[in-house]
Amino acid sequence: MIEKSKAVSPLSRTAMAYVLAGGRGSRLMEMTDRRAKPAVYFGGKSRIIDFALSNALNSGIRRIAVATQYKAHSLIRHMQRGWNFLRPERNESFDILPASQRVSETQWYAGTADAVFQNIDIIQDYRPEHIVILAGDHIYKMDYELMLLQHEDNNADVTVACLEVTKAEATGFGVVAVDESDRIVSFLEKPKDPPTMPGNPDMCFASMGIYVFRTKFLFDQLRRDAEDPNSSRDFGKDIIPFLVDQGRAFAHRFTQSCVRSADHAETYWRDVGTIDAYWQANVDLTDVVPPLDLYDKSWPIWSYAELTPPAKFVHDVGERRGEAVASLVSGGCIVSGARVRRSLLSTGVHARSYATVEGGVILPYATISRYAHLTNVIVDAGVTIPEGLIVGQDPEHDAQRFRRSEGGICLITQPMIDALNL
Ligand code: ADQ
Ligand code: ADP
Repeated sequence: MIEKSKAVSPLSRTAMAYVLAGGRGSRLMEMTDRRAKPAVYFGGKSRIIDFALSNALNSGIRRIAVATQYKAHSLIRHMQRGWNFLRPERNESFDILPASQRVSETQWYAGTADAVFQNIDIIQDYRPEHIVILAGDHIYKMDYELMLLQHEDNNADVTVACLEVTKAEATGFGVVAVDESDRIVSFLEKPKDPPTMPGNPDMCFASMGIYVFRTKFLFDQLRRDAEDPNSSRDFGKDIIPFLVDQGRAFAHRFTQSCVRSADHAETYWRDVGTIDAYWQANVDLTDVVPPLDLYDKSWPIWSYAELTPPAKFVHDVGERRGEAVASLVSGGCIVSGARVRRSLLSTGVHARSYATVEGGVILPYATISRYAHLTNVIVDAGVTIPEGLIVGQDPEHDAQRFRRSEGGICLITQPMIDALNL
């Protein structure tokens, strides 16, 4: 087990976190029509990218760059508002690097490796010793300092953070096999028939898409890869498989650096890439002791938080109670004469009289009008649910009007409401 040493300066202070936030996340369907997956709201006050950025900050990293590409406006606006406190005069930096055709006029970021390659000159200016490559679209808490320490201990070329996933899930991951020293001996990117772990035919050891490199070594690899006409310029498809074959690639076990909730022994990491997974991870937060602790002051999830008035619960005329139980209610919400249960209300949501919400993930500034009854829904930001709308009681009717997932969750967006012609 590697431990943080108190005697030496942490490696995180000379490292840079480079966050890949360009992907769409198309399995979230209409939620990512207008914004990239890292910009999707999560947990009432945050966006998905806040988890990777907060992990970097909490690990001691003070240089952060974020590469954006797909529908980046809402993501960039969020980071400009919430993440602009890292100051150059304190040897800190925060750079947003949109795919801006810097290398050639015809070239966007081809793949994840290209999203770093095209910004080598900008990174170079900061002279980081190590680069921690992160995905901007996962929910987890992790101390990257421990991964940096292991990287140095092993004198590795690349260290890949890995966790155990089921065989069914593993087809969407880079699947690794390791020797007894956790050196990676094989790496298969998204295999159709993933190899399982020794002695465990149900589970696979998978890459989390988090990589540590020494900066100079990474740049050499990116330049080499850029010369290869057959490369798709991707970490998972090109760089990592090459280094597993030709270099020293090691796995870092997420169990070692995962920051756990005080009351939960197990590790927590979610992709939230589908409607069902996204809904479940949000609604799980309403558990009495959820596996993801957003209230842990030792590992805060920083975000852009609007200044809002307090949440308000109003007894309506006739003493109809406005109440929320087993729910997370953000600032600026007004629950007036509505009943809310096992739900998550983001900033500025209004729920009006005689409405009910059960199993609802309600995104900012949505309004639930009178007599609406919503069960197991995601309501997109700013949507006005019309009076009397009933969702969650007639699967077939729901599927005709809304995006109904395999797990029976209805995603409701404003264009879907407009199409009802009420
Ligand atoms: P995927 O998640 O499928 O697999 P990818 O789609 O490349 O890989 O996304 C990785 C990250 O890069 C995401 O955060 C995405 O938003 C971002 N991204 C994608 N294209 C980008 C671009 N052109 N510019 C900037 N950012 C971009 C990867 C690895 C697997 C590993 C899984 C773990 O390839 O080996 O198992 O991550 O989730
Ligand atoms: P957020 O993700 O911050 O909630 P919105 O839901 O307002 O942002 O919109 C996401 C992105 O979609 C915006 O950043 C903007 O680029 C685009 N967008 C929003 N509304 C409109 C509109 N009416 N016309 C065109 N583009 C829009």
